[in-house]
Amino acid sequence: MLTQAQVDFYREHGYVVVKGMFTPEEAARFRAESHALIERLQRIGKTDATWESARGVTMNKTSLLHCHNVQFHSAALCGLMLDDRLTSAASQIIGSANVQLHHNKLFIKPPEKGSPFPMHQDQPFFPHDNDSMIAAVVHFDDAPLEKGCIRVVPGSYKNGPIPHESDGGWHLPFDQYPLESSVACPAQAGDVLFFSYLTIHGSGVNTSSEARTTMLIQMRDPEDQPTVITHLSRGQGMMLRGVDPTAVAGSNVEWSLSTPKPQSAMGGMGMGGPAMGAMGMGEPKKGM
Ligand SMILES: O=C(O)CCC(=O)C(=O)O
Repeated sequence: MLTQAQVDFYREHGYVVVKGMFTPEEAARFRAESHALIERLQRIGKTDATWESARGVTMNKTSLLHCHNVQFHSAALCGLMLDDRLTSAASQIIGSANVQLHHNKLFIKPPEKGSPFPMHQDQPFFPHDNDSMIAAVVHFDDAPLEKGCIRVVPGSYKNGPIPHESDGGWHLPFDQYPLESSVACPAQAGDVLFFSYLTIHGSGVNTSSEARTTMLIQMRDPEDQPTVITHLSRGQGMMLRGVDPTAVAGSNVEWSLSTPKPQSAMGGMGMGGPAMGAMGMGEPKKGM
């Protein structure tokens, strides 16, 4: 459970770093699990997820190792998403007893050349009606400034969605939103950073001699419907806490991966119709 002060901090600033949510021993186990997973994936294919637009931050060649939807690769990392410490905090921040998975991604920023993320909001990648979507970034090792820790613009979520540039991954204009204009959120192994999908954030290059290892979990209130059907993924819609009050017979996930949800399950939001994919937002897909 978060303290009232932590919840108040989040409401004011759109982010909060929760120290020591997981023990250093737990973080070390998740780190080992993560590095083993990435090594397995490297043997069978491409694992780099550096955004093209990262070149706006550095012209040096950088690298970002990733795995999306880790629950299909590791029971330990699947269990992490269901951990009561994480989901109770998410529930308090979202303001709903029910917490639903949107997607997750494991990132390893390798030593000396770990890719940066230009400043952006997550909202353009997967806009929702009520903006309940939050990210929780679980740190599996220490993330000081020199490892390219995440940086945020406090309070920015209160201004709503901002127009982004789409080339190479939705990002904000580099001249107006330099990384340096934001507040760094250095963290230690076991700390969790929560932020709204409207909070402007990014991160710098890992110039240190150690990898930065994190798992980012995007979660929402299941009653908050996507404005655009986009950024679908295997496992989306899994309940991490509580229940899905919008579910009817069958699975929302199957609906979202194939056809729009029926009106009865959408609260009359009119999700159907061929124009949904062409509403202008929601692409390109993030971190792939
Ligand atoms: O892990 C990071 O450094 C930033 C990740 C990020 O901004 C994102 O995936 O939206």
